[in-house]
Amino acid sequence: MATPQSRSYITTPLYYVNARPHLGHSYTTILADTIKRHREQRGIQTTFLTGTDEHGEKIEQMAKSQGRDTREFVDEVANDFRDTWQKMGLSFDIFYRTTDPNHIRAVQHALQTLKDRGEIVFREYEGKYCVGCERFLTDTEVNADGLCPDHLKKPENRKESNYFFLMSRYHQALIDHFEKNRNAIRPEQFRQEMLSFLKQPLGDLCISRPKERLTWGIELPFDSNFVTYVWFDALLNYLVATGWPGAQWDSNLWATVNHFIAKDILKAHAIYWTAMLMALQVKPAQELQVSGWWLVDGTKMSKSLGNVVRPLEMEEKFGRDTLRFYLLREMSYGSDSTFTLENYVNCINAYLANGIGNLVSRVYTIAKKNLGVVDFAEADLTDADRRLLSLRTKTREAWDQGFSELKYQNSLKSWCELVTACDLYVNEMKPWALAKDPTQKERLQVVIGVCLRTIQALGGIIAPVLPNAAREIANALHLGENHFDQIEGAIEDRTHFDLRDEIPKLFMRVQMPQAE
Ligand code: ME8
Repeated sequence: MATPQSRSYITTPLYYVNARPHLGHSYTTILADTIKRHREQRGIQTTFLTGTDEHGEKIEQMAKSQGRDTREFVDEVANDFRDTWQKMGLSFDIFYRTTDPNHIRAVQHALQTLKDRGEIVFREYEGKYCVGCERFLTDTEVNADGLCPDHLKKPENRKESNYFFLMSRYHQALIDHFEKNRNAIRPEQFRQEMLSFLKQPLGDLCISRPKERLTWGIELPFDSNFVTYVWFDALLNYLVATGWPGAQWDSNLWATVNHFIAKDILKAHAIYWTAMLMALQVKPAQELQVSGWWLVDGTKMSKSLGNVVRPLEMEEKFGRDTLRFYLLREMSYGSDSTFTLENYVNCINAYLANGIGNLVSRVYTIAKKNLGVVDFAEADLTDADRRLLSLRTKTREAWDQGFSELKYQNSLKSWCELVTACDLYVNEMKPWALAKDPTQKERLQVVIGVCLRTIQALGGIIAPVLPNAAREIANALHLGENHFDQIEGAIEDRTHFDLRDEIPKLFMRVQMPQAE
């Protein structure tokens, strides 16, 4: 029998420090945080890496354009990313920076190893270079106007001598790898996209930049006139963070790695990174999970296009956990989604304030006022009570199915349906009327008990997405604040509940901000 996986390793991209954290970065980081919480609830110890990508032309240009010292500039923005994720309560274990001396040593080791094995050669190259992408684009990649389709800028023509990683040698191995490992890239459409990309000839990868053009990078160990191409440098982070190439390398943890990215950097991860790992004789990543983009006004949110939404400001204005819920509920994973403030506000009001928030406060108010302690006998449950209770297991199953199929939206929808089912149950059972009738005291205990069991399940199931609200629910039910750290804490057949004094206020209704 296969042993269940007890450890896992998940990563976000290392974000460029030429922009402050925005909603697009938050989506991937929030998703990785949610996956970590979800796995840990199921006993899988999960190491979560995020961090910043700090070398390259874009960064150097940005620092220069602001008249700043490059190192001081990258320190400041890297701290901004780390602080933002910390303030949002994201549970990363490793905050990785590519300017860290250990990273620099490991990148130089990788370069020297590949050079010694004859995987790196020196040659002249001419092509179209997009500074935004930090790579040469092929003729088929530019749009009809000759622009980079992501940055809407004309790539520069560049001709120079550089070092190349002989990526083309791995062409067939890449095809075999992605054909054989159906989960290597998910959702499936992106695996197909890479397989069709691999139907064209595969070039070699330019991995150096001459120092006349760029100094802000890792010097090649075999030629001090060049620095390392930023992608070659940055991608290695994922591996180096597990201890590679040292004696302490945790290869078992590495073997579990799942990279969370958006589609803009699929090629770098699927093609460059996989080929680099093959050349280094390290097992390729177990899985790439690829999302679409968050769009604002029909285009990808990005600093260069100036249409950014700041995650911390959103949470400060609209309440903790609200952004997590909205982003995961709204995006159909793998497709693009459009962010609008109006949808965000509607989502908070419909599902959080009027949904779970209202349900908890409604049930709790009646329970506190009339009971304080809830006690009932299992034997007194009616069919209608059992029907609602049985939905808890169904919701948990649908929730887990959504996670395993990367259909997070479905998980959240099924959870919202349980909130609605419990609300309808309250409407039908009318506990406020039972409270007025002295002959219905026992029935009132049962009805409130059924609601509290359901609320407990709702809290335990949603905990990876709404960790703060889940903690409040656990506290309100006197379960102990870590009760939902294990998923088994969600569905229990308690016949006794102690209630804390205050009525939990989980989510407030919010208003659309007035246009300024
Ligand atoms: O590409 N919608 O860094 P980056 C969804 N440094 N996700 C978005 C997004 C949007 N509008 N905008 C950004 C780099 N993201 C490299 C990565 S990894 C070794 C090096 C998220 O700052 C998404 O995860 O441009 C995307 O892939 C990533 O940020 C790009 O971040």
